[in-house]
Amino acid sequence: SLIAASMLALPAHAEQSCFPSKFGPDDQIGNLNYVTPEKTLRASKLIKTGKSYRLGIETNKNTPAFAPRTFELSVVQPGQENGPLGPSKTSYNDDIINGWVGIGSQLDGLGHIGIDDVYYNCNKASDFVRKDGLRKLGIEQVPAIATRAILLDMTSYFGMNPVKEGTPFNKAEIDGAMQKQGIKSIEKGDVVLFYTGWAKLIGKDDARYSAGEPGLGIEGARYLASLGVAMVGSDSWAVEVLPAEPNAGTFEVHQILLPMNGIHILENMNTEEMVKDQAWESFFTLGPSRITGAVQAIINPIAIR
Ligand code: UVW
Repeated sequence: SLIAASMLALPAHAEQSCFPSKFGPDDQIGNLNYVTPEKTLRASKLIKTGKSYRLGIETNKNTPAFAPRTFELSVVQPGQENGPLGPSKTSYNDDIINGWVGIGSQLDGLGHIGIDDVYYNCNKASDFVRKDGLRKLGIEQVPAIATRAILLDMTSYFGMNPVKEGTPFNKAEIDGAMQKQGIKSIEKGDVVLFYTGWAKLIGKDDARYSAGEPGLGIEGARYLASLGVAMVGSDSWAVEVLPAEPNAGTFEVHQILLPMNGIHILENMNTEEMVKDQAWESFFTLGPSRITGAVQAIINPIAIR
């Protein structure tokens, strides 16, 4: 169960061979199941001013990415070697991406991270991971998402901006930030976004940006899982604290969220303007690209309050 999984001791994979979904053996979307029409309707009542925020950062060849990821865009004019086409002289541009999907503002799908080759809902890599796309847990499974977002300003909580790399956010820090901001509770199906100031380093100090980050710790990840959140995001490239906490495994916070609890991850979310406006609670919506069998998606969620 959720609670049992969230209370496991380290290392994650030693205690249990796999983590069945609490939504049944066919489930491929995890806690996004909590984003019901009722949840969406309640979240929509948070819209008070009508101001919208785009959470995506720009993505281009200079966007710092987890090595060896790269990104390149080419614009082409096919069939126009002899000039524009036909009597109305139609000209057109197409474009080709030659790059990795896990770059810039991105959604980590449930097929991204496993524990010893076993993924969310006990799916073994050998059963669903194929070179031309995942046969299960692909990004195309992600439903239309419209729910409540909670924004936690960790720069205000810690009194530093950016928050220093290696600073973990666990239950005390999450509850403390909530209390400081007057947020009463985190509920099932919510999106929790951390603001750390880390994204401000992009283009200014990419080496520092990529070498570490403040972020979610092991206990904090289990805590959010126990509350039934649908997704967790941050203005950093991995959401989780790096260097990791003592005794933590490799990207173990990713493991707690994705394969163990079916919680999608949102990376490089630009919440700078929301923080300025103190938009701590908002209506959040996302419809990622539906590339069949994709592991991740480049995204631009919208928050409205
Ligand atoms: C890894 O965890 C490997 O990458 P990302 O932070 O993009 O999910």
